[in-house]
Amino acid sequence: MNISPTMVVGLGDTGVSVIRHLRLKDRAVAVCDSRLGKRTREIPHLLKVRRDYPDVSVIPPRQFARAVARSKRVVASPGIAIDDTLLKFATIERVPIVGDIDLFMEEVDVPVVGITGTNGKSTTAMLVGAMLQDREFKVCGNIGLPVLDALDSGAKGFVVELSSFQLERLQNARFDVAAITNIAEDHLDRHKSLDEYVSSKRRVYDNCKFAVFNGLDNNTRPESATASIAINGSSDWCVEPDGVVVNGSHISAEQIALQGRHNYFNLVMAAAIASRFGATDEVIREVASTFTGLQHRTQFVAQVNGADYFNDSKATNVAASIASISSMSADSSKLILIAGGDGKSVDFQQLGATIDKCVSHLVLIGQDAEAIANCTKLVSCSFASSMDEAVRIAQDHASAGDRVLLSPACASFDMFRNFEHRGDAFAKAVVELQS
Ligand code: UMA
Ligand code: ADP
Repeated sequence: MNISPTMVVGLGDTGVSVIRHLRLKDRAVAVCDSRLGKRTREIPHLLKVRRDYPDVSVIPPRQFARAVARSKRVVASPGIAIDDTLLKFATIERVPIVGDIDLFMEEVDVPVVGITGTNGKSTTAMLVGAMLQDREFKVCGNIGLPVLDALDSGAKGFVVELSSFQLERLQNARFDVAAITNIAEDHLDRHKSLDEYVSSKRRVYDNCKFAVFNGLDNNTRPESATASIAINGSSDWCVEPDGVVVNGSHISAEQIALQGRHNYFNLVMAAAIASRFGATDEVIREVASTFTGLQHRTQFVAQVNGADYFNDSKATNVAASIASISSMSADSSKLILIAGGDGKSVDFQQLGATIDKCVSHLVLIGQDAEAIANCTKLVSCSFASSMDEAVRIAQDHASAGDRVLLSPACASFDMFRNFEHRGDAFAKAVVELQS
């Protein structure tokens, strides 16, 4: 075995996928996680790695500086910030730092699509996957399947959802098609500034063969020399008041299963990407009429006493909630919004303005409830200490024909395990209203 190991940092899903990949190639591997010691119990896969990979040395953080100096390179998990103490040691020792996407890029020999953006990544990636299903493309990445676990699936192409955390450390991007849906303020508790966040996202375009971007969002525009399509920047690929135009051909709202104009955008972007790989207009229309969306994304839950309840728990930032609130509000009915959670240090002013315009009653939960309340002029506002209470208050304000929307504009970790747990708690509370 090579004496100079690859140092994996992080024992989450990515870390384990990297270890598996490298051990299959018989490479020497060591692993460290900053939680070893004081927070060992929080580490998801420590026992699995100790059991399944006895040859992999588990390095305590206090021994990391010495161990990393002997390493060939570091593969850092996305959840660990580039300025984390462990990675600083690697930088001091001039040991190169890459991420799992680099390892994937080194191996992959079929077409790869990279999709990033603040919002709409997962929906767009899944739409592309559906449009390219008969061409055997596989969706992976930040959506929940580490790229290295997808690599030996036999897929004839990959659709990779990429977070800013993954792009921040990507050294050798070379996507066949790279796309950015939109860029808005998010993750400012992790990235030092909005500029730094935007720069991370834009790395997806490095060396790409073709770009698809948002014609109404300059931050998503690739360098002018890059061959590209701008969604909403040309009459052949755009969202219209009564549907969408895809490759110059109109698809009416009645033929689209997804809810909300933001999802219409995702549909056009996905079609522009999929058509680069030969998806026909017929397949695109078929997907448009059958793809109803992903769980926890502006998803219809139930009707209670004539009011419709929607779960948009995946709206973990202000821009996502603004898109969803705007698409849910209608002149003919009232909108009752449940929002709040961990705001990740962002500014809620724009959210407040949208709430004032579109929402009739606001129910606030979580650690940043007060901060959101301070940004609205809405007099009709309540505070709840649990999701059950929030849903009961929402019901008190909803009449037949109204809509109740959970769209928190915040991360969930102050009250829930993750956004799925929060969305499930909402759906359960709604179902209980019926009994
Ligand atoms: N951590 C430490 N010390 C370490 C390593 C990690 O404390 O040494 C902590 C991180 O701060 C984080 C947690 O452990 O809170 C998980 O980090 P990780 O990098 O081990 O996470 P993975 O389990 O590998 O999952 C990651 C993505 N998670 C993050 O980027 C936080 C998953 O996206 C992704 O599905 C998976 O890789 C496969 O690619 C999740 C996510 O929340 C869904 N992404 C963020 C988002 O979408 O907003 C970016
Ligand atoms: P991501 O993977 O980027 O988080 P998702 O497709 O999971 O994106 O959608 C997350 C949330 O973002 C949705 O619940 C919705 O509130 C909002 N959203 C989805 N698509 C868009 C879009 N194109 N523009 C703005 N907001 C969007």
